[in-house]
Amino acid sequence: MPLLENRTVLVMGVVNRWSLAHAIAAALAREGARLHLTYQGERQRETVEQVAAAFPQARTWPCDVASDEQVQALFARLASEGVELDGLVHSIAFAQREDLDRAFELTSREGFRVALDVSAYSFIAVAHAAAGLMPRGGSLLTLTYLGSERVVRNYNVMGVAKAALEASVRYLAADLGPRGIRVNAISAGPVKTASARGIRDFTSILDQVAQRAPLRRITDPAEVGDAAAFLASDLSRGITGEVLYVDNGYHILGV
Ligand code: IMJ
Repeated sequence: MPLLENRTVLVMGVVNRWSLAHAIAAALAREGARLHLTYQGERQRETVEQVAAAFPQARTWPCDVASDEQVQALFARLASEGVELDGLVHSIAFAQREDLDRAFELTSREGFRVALDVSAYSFIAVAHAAAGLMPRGGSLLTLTYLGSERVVRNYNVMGVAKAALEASVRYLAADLGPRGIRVNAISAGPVKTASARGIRDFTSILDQVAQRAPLRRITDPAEVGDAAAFLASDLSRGITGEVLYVDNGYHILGV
């Protein structure tokens, strides 16, 4: 029997076919999940509709998580259509460009606000709203990165945002556990996605990981997808508040 038969999962953060959210959606669909995908704005609409067409019965909805109104509207529309959720995947982050290519000490108040708002607060907002559509309990998942706990060149304010996101996973897990809702994060190794576009030295970071990670390779998005399917399924029923590393072991290394 497929892992996610008769399960409904909302996936937020598909930008194109290379997004980690896309690899996650593909793994969830393969395991039998019914999918709802959100897109950020009109610019993303067509791409996400095309992606959704490849999954049986997937539906698409607009939602920019920087807007309380749009988050409210999304969950109100899902509720009015009688949608109940078993899972939510949050694969969304944003920091202003200038905060990713100069010294961290130059981070502005507004740059800090934007990064923390879009990359960390948004998970709290959608977790709360999604929990209202999970009468049978469920599984909430977000994506993080090692830059939350180690200094990774140029990751800067995103590292601070991911630290807040990982702490939010633990507080949400404590709040929602009594309702049968689990909350976890996957810390993925570096992958060349739209989120890595224009990041200085990204190719040399990938080379270093391939040479040094215990499994001697970079993260394949499908590895993240399979771990997400596990965390969305009952196979992980005893796991909540956890950060699961899907990085071919890179995070265990010292110098
Ligand atoms: C991003 C910046 C610096 C170093 C980085 C990354 N490394 C990795 C990433 C080493 C792996 C990708 N990553 C894990 C992210 O969370 C990326 C977030 C991001 C990327 C951009 C690029 C374009 C932009 N804003 C962004 N905001 C967040 O304008």
